[in-house]
Amino acid sequence: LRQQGLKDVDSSQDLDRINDIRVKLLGKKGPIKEALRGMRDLSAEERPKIGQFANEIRDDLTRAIESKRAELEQAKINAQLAKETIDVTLPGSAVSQGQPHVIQQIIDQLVDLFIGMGYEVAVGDEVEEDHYNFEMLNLPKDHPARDMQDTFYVTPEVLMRTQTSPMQARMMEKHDFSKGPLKMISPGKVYRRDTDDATHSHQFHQVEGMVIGKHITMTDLKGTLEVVAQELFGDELKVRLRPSYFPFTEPSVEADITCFNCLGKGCSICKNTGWIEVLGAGMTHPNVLRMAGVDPDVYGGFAFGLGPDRFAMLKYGVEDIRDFYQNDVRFLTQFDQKG
Ligand code: FA5
Repeated sequence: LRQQGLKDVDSSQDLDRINDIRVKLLGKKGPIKEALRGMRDLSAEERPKIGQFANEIRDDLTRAIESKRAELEQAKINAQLAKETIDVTLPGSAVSQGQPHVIQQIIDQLVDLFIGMGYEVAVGDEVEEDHYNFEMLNLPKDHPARDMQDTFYVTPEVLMRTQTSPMQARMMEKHDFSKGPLKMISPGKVYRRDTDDATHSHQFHQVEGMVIGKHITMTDLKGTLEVVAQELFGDELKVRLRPSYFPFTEPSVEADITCFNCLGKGCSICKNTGWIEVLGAGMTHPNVLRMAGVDPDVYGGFAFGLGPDRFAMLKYGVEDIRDFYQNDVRFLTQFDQKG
């Protein structure tokens, strides 16, 4: 039994087989247990001898089984390790990290620029009260200029803001002018019932800017806008101001930048004008100051609202604003800042 058992153990090549042998030889129904059970029929003289003999066989087999099991387990681990070896010299596969959207990149650049000039950044809500989006900006309910910005209404008094200008009124109301001028920018999304085309989207972005204090002039406005244009485009593209109309500024201007596509010669994108409109601005209307609790005889200043979508088109030569909103990763990853 011992010899056959040891041979069986020795020749087995897997752990299941070892287990079978253990059950067969050492288990409750196995020959050793059987022999030990039969001891009560033996004489007192024979009993210790046979007992010792059976125990020796059991111990030998147990040792052989355990050492074979350890050997097979080790072999299994070794095989697994060999299979899973990592070649650290192989190039890794790159993990895609994502990046800010190209329009957010433009906004971040502008925010950095203005923070550097001492402006505070105020982020408003996209769902706004009619009161702040229009009335506080000198646009009472029946004012014809409301048609300039076709509006998505949520209720008669609540709307999707059509511009970031409501932040002008909100910030003026909060500001303590005895502590110095208000200098703020407010970036964010705005909504209009515009028909989508190459340069118009029903949802786009604006960055509002406002400076209110003492002795602020239109020259300050022009200088500020030039700094913005130079920051984004260098000195190549030109800026031009055109007289315009906004109910909340007087005088009002619109600023255009040379068309990126035809460089001023005229093409379908700029409707043959050579220019693309990027922002509206002006000197804050006395009514707007008054409504926000600011004395127009003491304080004044300028405001502007620019379109980072249009800036992004100009900067990167994107011909259709809708490309920014279709979330095509192949398009968006072209503007990866990490290169
Ligand atoms: C305004 O929204 C004014 N609130 C700007 C302003 C602020 C004037 C402060 C005076 C003082 P306007 O509707 O022109 O103005 O829009 C401003 C800019 O937003 C435009 O110059 C343009 O760059 C961008 N814009 C307007 N409509 C769209 C549109 N549908 N899609 C993409 N960009 C647009």
